[in-house]
Amino acid sequence: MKIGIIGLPTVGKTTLFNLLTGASAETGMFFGEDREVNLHKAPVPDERIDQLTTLCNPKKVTYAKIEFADIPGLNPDAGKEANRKFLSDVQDAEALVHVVRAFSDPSVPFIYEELNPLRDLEQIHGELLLADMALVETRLERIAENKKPRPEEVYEQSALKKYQAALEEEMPLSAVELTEQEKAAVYSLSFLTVKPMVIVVNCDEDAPASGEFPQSQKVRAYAEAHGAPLVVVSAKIEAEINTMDPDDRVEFLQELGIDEPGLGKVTKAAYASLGLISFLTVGKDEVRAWPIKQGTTARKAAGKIHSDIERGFIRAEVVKFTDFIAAGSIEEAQKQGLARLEPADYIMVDGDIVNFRFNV
Ligand SMILES: Nc1nc2c(ncn2[C@@H]2O[C@H](COP(=O)(O)OP(=O)(O)OP(=O)(O)O)[C@@H](O)[C@H]2O)c(=O)[nH]1
Ligand SMILES: [Mg+2]
Repeated sequence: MKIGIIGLPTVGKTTLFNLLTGASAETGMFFGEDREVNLHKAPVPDERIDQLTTLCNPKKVTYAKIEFADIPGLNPDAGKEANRKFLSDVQDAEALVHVVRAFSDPSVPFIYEELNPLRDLEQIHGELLLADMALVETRLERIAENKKPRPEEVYEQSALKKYQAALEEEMPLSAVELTEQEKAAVYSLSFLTVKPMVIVVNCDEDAPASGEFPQSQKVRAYAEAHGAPLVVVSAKIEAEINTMDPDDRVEFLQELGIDEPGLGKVTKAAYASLGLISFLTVGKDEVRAWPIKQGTTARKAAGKIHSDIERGFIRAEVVKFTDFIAAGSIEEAQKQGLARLEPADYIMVDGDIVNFRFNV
């Protein structure tokens, strides 16, 4: 599962990608040609893991991770080939982080004179809408040629008509409600605006505290209308935070008047947009967060750790995170009756602390 970072050129995508993942991909290429997608994984910040680590002092701490793909900026004037490459890179991603520029550094060239993140959002999103519209039309024509459409094609056609209506209103396909049969009929088609999107506004240094940036009201309204979480960051501030040791960070954030680094918010929003939650395991050796899709059963979750545990599953011993912290240890939680034994079809809850019982 990859999260594609998209946007116009020189908005700070690669800078943010490096900060998120610890990669060192080249930045400031200024509209260079023939560039490839950068791939790297980022840890998902998790305060629960931090608290458990303080409490249990394990040898190893493992955060959940998600992979980011830093996609070269789309220059609207770059021509068909670049556009096609861009769209195919977007297709490879399961969710999108759309970065727009709201920092005003004149030493960093930009394709426009004026900063206008709303225009930039609409421009890139417009390309995705166009690609989806082209696919809708191709499919509809193909079905129309068919004198006797199969039942799936009838469902596909009704889904496509709903899609067409949304696209004409410049709304993303993620906002369209389909029946189960319609969903199944278009499932394998590679639409782009069905992908969940997080909007990241890369701002000047004062913006994260004030929440104000050029066009901020309109951009917020756009995000809301599109069901996209919005995160305001300053890549400059994030870069500074990254070089500090943890104690200084807290103070620095307080001085700036912000509660947590923007990067963490980006990763968390991207993680949630993929429909992922975490279950936790706690031991002397390791405290760890395991990513699973929302709705995953205990047996399937066990399989994330090892296929043997899934196969030989007996019960999942589950303690709520808050109960665990209050009790202070698994033994104490058990004594207080806070540990439940759940069956294979139990639906896992975000933050469950789990110990799987199994035999092989
Ligand atoms: N002043 C300032 N400069 C920034 C900020 N974010 C990025 N930059 C600079 O902007 C330039 C372009 O940043 P990149 O991260 O390479 O931009 P990009 O979006 O990856 O650009 P393309 O790969 O060409 O699409 C670099 O020189 C960065 O140092 C910021 O928040 N403030
Ligand atoms: Mg770049």
